Amino acid sequence: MNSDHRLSTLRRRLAEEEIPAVVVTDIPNVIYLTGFDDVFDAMANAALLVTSEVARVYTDSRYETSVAAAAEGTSWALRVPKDAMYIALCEDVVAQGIDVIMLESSVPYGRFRFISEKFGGNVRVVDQLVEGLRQVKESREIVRIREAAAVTDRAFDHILDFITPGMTEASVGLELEVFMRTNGGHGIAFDPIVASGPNSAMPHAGVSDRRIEIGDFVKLDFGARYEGYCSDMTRTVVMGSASDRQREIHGAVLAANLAGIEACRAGRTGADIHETARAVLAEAGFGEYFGHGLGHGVGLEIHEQPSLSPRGRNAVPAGSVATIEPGVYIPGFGGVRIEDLVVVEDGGCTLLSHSPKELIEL
Ligand SMILES: [Mn+2]
Repeated sequence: MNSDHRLSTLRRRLAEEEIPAVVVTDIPNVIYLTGFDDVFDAMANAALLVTSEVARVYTDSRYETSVAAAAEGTSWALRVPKDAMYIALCEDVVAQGIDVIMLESSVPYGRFRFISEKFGGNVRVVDQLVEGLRQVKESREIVRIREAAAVTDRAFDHILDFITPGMTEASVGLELEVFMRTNGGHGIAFDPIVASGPNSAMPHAGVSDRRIEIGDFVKLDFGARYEGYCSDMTRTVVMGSASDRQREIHGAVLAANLAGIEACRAGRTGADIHETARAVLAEAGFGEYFGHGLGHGVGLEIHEQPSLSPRGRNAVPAGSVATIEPGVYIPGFGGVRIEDLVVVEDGGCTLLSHSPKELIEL
C-alpha cells in the first residue's frame, strides 16, 4: 500500500508543532505510516524515525528480509542495528543535531524512560499524533473493513445452524474462529465472546466451559481480520423459546441500536450519539443496566478513535468507521447487546453489518 501521503501529513504536523523529529513505536501506527501491512505482527520489534528529511524504519534481523522487500520503491529507508534498536535510533537522532523529539502518548513507561535517557534531549509526548490520522479511513481501508464485516456476517449465519443445547461456550467460540479463518478471513480481530445464561450479563465475558441450556440468552461478539483490518459485531439469540422478559430486553436494546444508527452522522460528538441511544434504554427502564460506551472506532485495531461515549467530546469525522453497540446487562439474569459496524458520513451512516437483528430463537 503506498503511504506517501500519510508521511507528508505527519511531516506537516511536525512542521506545525515546530518539532524536528518524531519517534513512532506503537506497532499499528508503524504499520499505518509505512503501509507495510503484511510484515509486522503485533509483537514486532520496530520503530520509525521521521524528520523533514528522514523516513527510516528500525527493526531487527527477524524482520529484515520482509521489510527490505516492502520498503523497495517507497520513501522508507531501512536500518537494522547490530545492537539494541533504540540505542542506535537515539544515537542517530543525536548525530543529526536534533534536540527535541516527539513520542506517542501510548509509549510504554519503560521505553519512554530508556529513550529519554539515551537521547538526553527534550522529549515531548503527544496525544493522537498518528491515531488522529488513522481515524479517517481511505476508501481502500473501508473496502477491507467491509470485507472483514462480510466474513462476520457469514460466520453468524453459519453459527445459527451449529449451536445446539449442551454445547459449551468454548466450542461455539472455536467454531466461530475456525469458520472466519477458513471462509475468507485472514485471522480474527479478537477472541470471540460466547456468553450464555447468566454469563451474558457480563459485557466482556469471553468463553467458558458452561454448557448452553434451553432458555439461555447466548451473546455472540466476534470479528474477523481482512488484510490487517478488523470487523466487530454482536448478536444475542435465545436458545429455545424466549420469555416475555427476554423479549422486552431484546426489544429495548434493538430500539437503542436503531436510534444510535439514526443519530450517527459526521459533525455530531461521540457523546451526543451515545446519549441518543442511552436515552432510549433509560426510557424503557433499563438505564442503569447500560454501563459502557455506545461504540468505538475500528480499523487496524479493534478499538481506536472515535469514541462514541460520554468521553467523546470531539465531532465524529466523515470517513470514520465505528460500532453502535448498546446493551442491557442484568446481573444474575442475563444480558443482550446488538452491535453493528458503520461508516460515518455527512448526514448519516452506512451499515457494514448485515446480519438479522430481530430476536432469533434457536
Ligand atoms: Mn465492539
